[in-house]
Amino acid sequence: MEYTILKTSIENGVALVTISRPAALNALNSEFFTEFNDFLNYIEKHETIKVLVITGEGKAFVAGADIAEMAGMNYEKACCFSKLGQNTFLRLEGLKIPVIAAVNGFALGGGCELAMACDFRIISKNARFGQPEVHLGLIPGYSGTKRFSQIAGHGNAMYAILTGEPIGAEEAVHMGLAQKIVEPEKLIEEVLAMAAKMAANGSQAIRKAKEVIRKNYDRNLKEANDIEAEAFSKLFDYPSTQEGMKAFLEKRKPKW
Ligand code: CO8
Repeated sequence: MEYTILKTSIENGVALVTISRPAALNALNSEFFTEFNDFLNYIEKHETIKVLVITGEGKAFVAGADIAEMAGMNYEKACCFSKLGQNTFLRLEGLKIPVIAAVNGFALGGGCELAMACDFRIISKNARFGQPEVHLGLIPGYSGTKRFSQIAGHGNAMYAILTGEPIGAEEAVHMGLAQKIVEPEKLIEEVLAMAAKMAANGSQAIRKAKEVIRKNYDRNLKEANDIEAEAFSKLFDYPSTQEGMKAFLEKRKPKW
């Protein structure tokens, strides 16, 4: 795939997409969304891709939506740009495969929102999260007002969005915004190794696990239990499930 902003590679079932517009700290513009949606089409069509990793080039993961592009907008244009980002991140979140954000630096505004639309975040010591929109006279517009509190809690969302203060790596982990801190030079290597391990598991199980966790997110325990039991039982129809258990009992690695 030939893109201007995205660099992509696919190896052993793991797709890596690097947002590469370092002169603007990988700020998200319309061109990014066109390319990224095209790449999501590709991912959705190729079942051999089992995990997606997203990162940024240079010192930023993504420093936000492109302020230069937003500066001239009126109500209608801003609404379109907000919906474009929201819908793109909904598609990303809804992918059947796990999506890992490898946050290498600034993840601000729309960059924080992109990271939060991923299933979890592995971050470098240099990572800096934040929703600094209020400093521009704005608020988050790519679902940050919702996902931040879902992921890190109501008080943390209020504090982050109302102050716009940056959030360092340790603080991000402390509030559940990120799951693990890695040395900057090891970030991609470690995340790709983690993704490869995930891709080596039964792919039906990985997909079902993600589907059920998402479906059950805001359901009560009774409904969630029914959905989980149904999905759990469905897996027994797949030969890969039988193989996984058989391999354990025969003390060997499964052959998916
Ligand atoms: N958009 C456009 N360009 C950017 C952005 C951005 N978000 N961030 C940085 N850049 C550009 C700078 O303008 C600069 O360009 P140039 O070299 O041509 O002057 C280049 O990237 C390098 O940036 P700095 O020189 O500022 O680098 P520093 O290391 O000094 O500072 C910071 C790094 C702290 C990250 C700083 O660049 C900064 O504060 N950036 C803006 C962060 C921000 O406010 N992000 C939120 C944007 S709003 C948003 O994301 C809303 C999302 C919802 C949109 C809904 C649609 C309507």
